[in-house]
Amino acid sequence: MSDKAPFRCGLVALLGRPNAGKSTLINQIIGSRIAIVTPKPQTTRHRILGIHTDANCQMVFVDTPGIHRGGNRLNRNMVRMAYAAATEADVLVVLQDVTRPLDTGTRAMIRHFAETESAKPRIHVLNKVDRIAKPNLLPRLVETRELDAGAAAYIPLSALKGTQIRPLMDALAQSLPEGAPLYAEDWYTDQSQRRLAGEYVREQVFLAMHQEIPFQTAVEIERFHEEQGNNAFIEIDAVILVGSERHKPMVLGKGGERIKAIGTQARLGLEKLLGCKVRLNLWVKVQPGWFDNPQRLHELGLDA
Ligand SMILES: Nc1nc2c(ncn2[C@@H]2O[C@H](COP(=O)(O)OP(=O)(O)OP(=O)(O)O)[C@@H](O)[C@H]2O)c(=O)[nH]1
Ligand SMILES: [Mg+2]
Repeated sequence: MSDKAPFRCGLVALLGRPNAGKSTLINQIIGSRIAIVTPKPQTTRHRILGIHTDANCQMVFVDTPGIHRGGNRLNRNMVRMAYAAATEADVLVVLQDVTRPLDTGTRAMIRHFAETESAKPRIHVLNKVDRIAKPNLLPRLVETRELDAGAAAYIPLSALKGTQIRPLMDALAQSLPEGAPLYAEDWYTDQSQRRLAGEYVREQVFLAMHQEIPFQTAVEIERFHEEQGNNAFIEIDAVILVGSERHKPMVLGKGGERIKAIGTQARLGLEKLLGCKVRLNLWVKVQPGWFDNPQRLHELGLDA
């Protein structure tokens, strides 16, 4: 009989309030921009798998939308997706942003997972440590431990800088159940190129627009065409869906300047991701209330 340690494999849900750094962390671990990241809350709208495989284990990370009090149907679906990911997961990674106070919402979330998922290993990540002084970290660790005394680990790290990721991976490797890999070892995400194209455009809309506009915007890919040959390129037609007539001129900008800038930035990101030239054609369409319309949410892949 071999005395080699058994292979471990499982689902790891990345959970936290909006803006905690969940998508930054999954990108850092996977080494590719599979999830969009912006300084605005509620950036992630659906579940995103990122798969990390090594000789001893396979960690199937699930990036989730931030847990918040939702107003419209889209918000409620997003939060439902996050809770569903926690229910399905083998291990929970609960992130908090240490640059912000441990507010009522974050406390309630930590207690909720400690109670409802008490049988599963939970790892608390104190993220953005690059932004605070070391002495301020200890009280935060103590507070987190008080809220969830039974957690498997409490790990301060910086998802952005990629520091202290190793202790997280070690704690995860110990927490995963034994089992055969779920995905082939060269797989690293479930996100199709088409879906990523829509997300990269939405990321630029989030970065360029303010107030309620980003939250009432979605992106739909109408055509994704791959041209083979010596001059290989990908041509993408994307529609930016806005929630109100008055948002349209704002997204277009004076003389179409803003949409042009959004398109350029998204195209550069996509060329880097896809490793070939990209032609990106953008349109803006008005569809009031799309974010409360169950059928539209289903068509956009945003139903829970
Ligand atoms: N300084 C610093 N900033 C970080 C770190 N991790 C994430 N950020 C920033 O925090 C912001 C939010 O990051 P995201 O990864 O989009 O956060 P999220 O938890 O996925 O947010 P939602 O998708 O809205 O739930 C971005 O501006 C990131 O660059 C970190 O370790 N240090
Ligand atoms: Mg996110």
